[in-house]
Amino acid sequence: MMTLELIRKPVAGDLEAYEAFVTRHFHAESDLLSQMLRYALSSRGKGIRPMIVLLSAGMNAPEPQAGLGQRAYLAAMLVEMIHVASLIHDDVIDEADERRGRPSLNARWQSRNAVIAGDYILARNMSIGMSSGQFDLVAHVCDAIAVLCEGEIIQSDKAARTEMNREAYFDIIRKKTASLMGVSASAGAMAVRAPRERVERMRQFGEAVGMAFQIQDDILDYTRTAHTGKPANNDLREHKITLPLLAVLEQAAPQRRAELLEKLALCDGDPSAVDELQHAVEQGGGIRMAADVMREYLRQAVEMLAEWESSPYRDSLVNLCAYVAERDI
Ligand code: GRG
Repeated sequence: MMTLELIRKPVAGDLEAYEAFVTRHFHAESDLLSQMLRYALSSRGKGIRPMIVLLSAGMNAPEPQAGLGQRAYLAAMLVEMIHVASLIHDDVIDEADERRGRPSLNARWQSRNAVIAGDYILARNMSIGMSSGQFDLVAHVCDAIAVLCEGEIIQSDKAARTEMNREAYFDIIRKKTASLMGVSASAGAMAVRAPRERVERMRQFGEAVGMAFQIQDDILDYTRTAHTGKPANNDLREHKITLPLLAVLEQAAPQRRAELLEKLALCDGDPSAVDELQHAVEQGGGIRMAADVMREYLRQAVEMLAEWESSPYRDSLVNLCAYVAERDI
């Protein structure tokens, strides 16, 4: 089983320097805001995006460097803080009580405060970036904020609609997840002043990984049984059509399709409708078909890496692709 610990190894020292960089730059004056900020920054996620930034910086650096430097740490901070702010806002939108195994910000301090904390993180992120004078990086990374918002809005408009199709699904996941991973990979290359074509190729690599990452997230919603012994099925409860269900709907005869969609409409209040759809997706091969699409994105991502010379950074990015397919958190 591939682990994040192993993948991080070539940039372990840089990740520590990056953490110190964030602590040095991110603080707030008022009591409540600084309490929320400390809380948000102390509940650690997997840290995949900063790790991608630093691995990409290492792989694209013109020659081996002792440390990747302030530009790389800034790029890592810019992407991770956009991610953190988007999760805070997402929990408000979904009225989620938990995030990363702890009460969400909205559960602890109410939605109206959590929204402002998310805004504050975005604003402070931008202002630290602007004061650094590294305008190319700031412009490159901050483009992703609008794309994330667009992904979230299209999802809210389309994901529960019965006319949901692959094109819309791929558009949503490209915007809400893959774009920021693409920008993480390209910003790392840009931080070490890689040529433009390499920066663009890294973006494509990161986007392919991000597409696979989100498809695996959607698969895990059907299969993950860690806490309760049952899958979470949050997407079904929210009437969201993701790839495992979409793949089954596409192959169903019109009457069966109508039946499945009727069940989906009942999923928020009827646990037996959730169980039946869950079963239909598994038995109908939805998980397997979604996993095939995910693996194809990862195959493309690994293939792109062959354009770089062999290095521990490249090995780690290849291993990241294995991790995305295997991960269960
Ligand atoms: C405020 C920037 C901003 C955006 C507002 C709410 C919103 C628009 C966008 C949210 C989009 C969203 C929730 C995408 C999901 C991305 C995703 C796969 C999250 C999980 O990522 P992990 O597993 O999380 O890397 P950890 O907890 O490990 O950091």
